[in-house]
Amino acid sequence: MLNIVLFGPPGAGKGTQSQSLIEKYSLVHLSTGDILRAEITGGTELGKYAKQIMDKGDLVPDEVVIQMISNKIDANLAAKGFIFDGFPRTIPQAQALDEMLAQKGTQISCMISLTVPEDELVSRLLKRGQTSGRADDNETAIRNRFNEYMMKTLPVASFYQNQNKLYQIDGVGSLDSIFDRIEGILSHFSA
Ligand code: B4P
Repeated sequence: MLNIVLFGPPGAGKGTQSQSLIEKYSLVHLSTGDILRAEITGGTELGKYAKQIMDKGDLVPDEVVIQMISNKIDANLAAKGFIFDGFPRTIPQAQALDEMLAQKGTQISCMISLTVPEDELVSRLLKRGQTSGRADDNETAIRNRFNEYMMKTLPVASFYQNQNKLYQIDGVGSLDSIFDRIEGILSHFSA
C-alpha cells in the first residue's frame, strides 16, 4: 500500500495537492477538515460540537478525529492506499495512526511536508475567506490556527523524521510545479 501523509501549516496547499494526487494515484483521500465540515453541513451532533471549536481555529479533540479516521480506514479495506490530509495533527494522533495501520499489516510510506512562508499563508487564507464562507478564514482565527500548528502539530514532523519518512518540499509556486516536486518523491515508492 502507498500511504502518504500530506503535511504543512494552514493554507500550505494540502487539500489542493490532494486533488491532483487522487487523480493520478487512485488513493483514498481522507481529509479530517473535509469530514468535519461535512458533519457541520449535515447538522449532526458531531458537526454542532466541532463547529464551535473549528470556528475559533482550535483543534478538535484527538479522540474525536482518531475515531473518525479509524471508521474511514475500516470502510476502505480494499484501498490501494490512503492520502492523509490534515491528519495526524498531534503526536497522539500520529501514534494512533501507526497502531491502526499496523493492525492492518501496513504503515505510513512517507510524510510530504509543504513549506510556505507565513505571510504567503495568511494572504492565501484571507483570499480564500473572501469566497469560501469558512468562519476560520479570518485574521483572528488564522492567528490561532498558526499557534495551534506551532504548539501541537509541528512536532508531528519530528515524529516521522525519527522514522526516516519525512520529505520537505517548497510549497511556493504554481500548482503543477509543486505537484512535480511531490511526484519526484513518490517515484521512490510503489503502491
Ligand atoms: P483543514 O481543513 O485541514 O484546513 P487547513 O489546514 O487550513 O488546510 P486547507 O486544506 O484549508 O488549505 P489548503 O492548503 O488546501 O482544517 C480546518 C480545521 O479543522 C482545523 O483548524 C481544525 O479545527 C479542524 N481539524 C482538521 N483536522 C484536524 C485534526 N486532525 N485534529 C484536530 N482538528 C482538526 O489551501 C489554502 C488556500 O491556498 C486555498 O485557497 C488554495 O487555493 C490556496 N493555494 C493552495 N496552493 C497554492 C499555491 N501553490 N499558490 C497559491 N495559492 C495556493
